[in-house]
Parts: sequence; structure tokens; C-alpha cells
Amino acid sequence: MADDEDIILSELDDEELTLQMHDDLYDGLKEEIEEGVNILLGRGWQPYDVLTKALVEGMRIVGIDFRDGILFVPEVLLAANAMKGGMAILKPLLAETGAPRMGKMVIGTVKGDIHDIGKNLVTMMMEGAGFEVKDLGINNPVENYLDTLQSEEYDILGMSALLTTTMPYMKVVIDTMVEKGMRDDYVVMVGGAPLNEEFARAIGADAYCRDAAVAVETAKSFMAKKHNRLTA
Ligand code: B1M
Repeated sequence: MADDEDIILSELDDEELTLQMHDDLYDGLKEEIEEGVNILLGRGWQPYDVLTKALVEGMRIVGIDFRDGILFVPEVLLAANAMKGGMAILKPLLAETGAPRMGKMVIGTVKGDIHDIGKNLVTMMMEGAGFEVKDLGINNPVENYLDTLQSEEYDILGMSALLTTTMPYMKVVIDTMVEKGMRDDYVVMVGGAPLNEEFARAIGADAYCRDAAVAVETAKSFMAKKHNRLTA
């Protein structure tokens, strides 16, 4: 292909378009990403496939070059902005499943951490699966989580951390819940790229969620157990 200006997205086949979207995400081209999302949806793609194959995969590639010092914060911010443009189109579609009300969740990125794309994705998918989600945004100290949990009846606390320096803060939140005698009232689910099962167990969380789909399945199974307990 010649230079980017000659590319007409709608003329590309699905595979070419997906690869082009990875490039456009890398280059932070929000309008092109939005156009690509709309084209794939128009071709009958499921919103979840557009999300994972075009957007999340594109961001994975950005992450590799960020790690390797090829991309820097300003470029990654543009990529994140483009990703959010695409996610905004998918959000109502993912929430449109008409699923019955499943439970209530509070979610937020922990103190010191401003990464929110993964958390937003989890929020979208949870809402799509019928959960009511209170999203506390980024950089949350322990009080934000606890005050919100106590303000209404919630079932699940979700925390997100993308940095090895911020993930230990999840333990601060869980330990404070234990101190206040409220730990057993909630299911605590944690996620974020640097976490794993072992870490989740070590800090006293109920579950580690590798991705948004796992978060939904995990939350559903906890809610099913809770309902069975209550009706037994
Ligand atoms: Co940041 N960053 N970043 N960054 N950034 C990472 C995380 C990093 C791995 C990049 C790298 O080096 N390869 C690295 C961390 C290294 C480490 O800690 N070991 C890093 C760094 C170092 C930094 C800065 C320190 C850079 C600097 O300033 N020098 C800085 C820190 C700022 C801060 O938070 N205090 C920083 C800043 C930024 C930007 C602002 C530029 C931007 C964030 C924009 C935004 O979020 N609005 C950014 C980005 C975009 C990334 C990468 C490239 C992509 C993250 C992302 O959005 N992924 C990232 C590289 C990477 O992760 N490989 C990187 C896509 C998203 C869909 O995946 O977030 O993993 P993810 O979410 C998944 C799952 O993890 C899971 O489900 C999601 C969906 O499937 N999940 C949950 C996530 N949260 C969950 C919560 C749950 C359940 C599941 O609750 C129940």
C-alpha cells in the first residue's frame, strides 16, 4: 500500500482492516479507529470481537513498544484516547444484552495509578452482563472504596492496578476491610496486567480476573453461590 492517506478503510477486507486499526491505534488516530469500529460493526462483527481483536490487541502492541522504549507517554496517551473513542461506540452495544439484574459492584483503580482502560472495559462488560456498577475512576485511596461500599448495598468490590508499585495498595484496602469487620460482606475481585492468581491469594482477595470476560464469569458464579446460600 502507498502512504496512509491513500488508505480507504471501507475498501479493506476484515483482516487488513483489523491490522490497519492496530496501526491507527498505535498512531493515536481516534477518528480512524472510530470509523474502523463502525465498519466492522456494519459488517456484522460482534461488539466483543471488535473490542478484543481490533482494540485490545492493538493496545497490546502499543504496550510492547512502550515497554521497549520505542513509544513514550505522549504517544501512548494518544493511543489510549483513540482506544477510548472506539470503546465509546461499543459501550451501549455491550450494555444492550437485556440481561436480568445480577448484583451490584464498586470498581476503581487504586491510589497512585491512573490507568483506566482495563477498568472501563470491565465496567462495560459487567454492565452488559446485568450488573449495576459504581465506577470510582482512578487514583482511589482506601476511604473511597469503603465509604462507597457502606453508602448502599453492594455485593462486589473490584480493584484495578497496572503498576507493580501500586498493586500492593490492594492489600491496604483489604486489610482495612478486615479491621473494620466488613471483609466478609463482599466478594473482592482484583485485576490488572501485573497481577496473578498467587498475588490475589496472598493479599486475601477472592479472585484474580485475567480479563473482563473472566471478571464477568467470576462475578456471576459468586452471585449464584450467594443466591443459593440465601435460599438454602
Ligand atoms: Co502505563 N504502564 N504508565 N500508561 N501503560 C504499563 C502498565 C506498563 C506495563 C508499560 C510497559 O512498560 N510495558 C508499565 C508498568 C510497568 C510495571 O509496573 N512493571 C507502565 C508504566 C511504567 C507507566 C508510567 C510509570 C510511565 C511513566 O510515566 N514513565 C506511567 C504511570 C502513571 C500512573 O499510573 N501513575 C504510565 C502512564 C500511562 C499512560 C497515562 C500514558 C497510559 C494510560 C492511559 C489510560 O489508562 N487512560 C498508559 C498505558 C495505556 C499503558 C499500557 C501501554 C496499556 C494499558 C492498557 O490500557 N491496556 C500498559 C502496557 C500493558 O499493560 N501491557 C502500560 C489495555 C487494557 C484493555 O488492558 O489494563 O491490562 P488491561 O486490563 C485488562 C486486564 O488486566 C483486566 O481486564 C482488562 C480487560 O480485559 N483488568 C481487570 C484490569 N483491571 C481489572 C479490574 C478487575 C478485573 C479485571 O476488577 C475486578
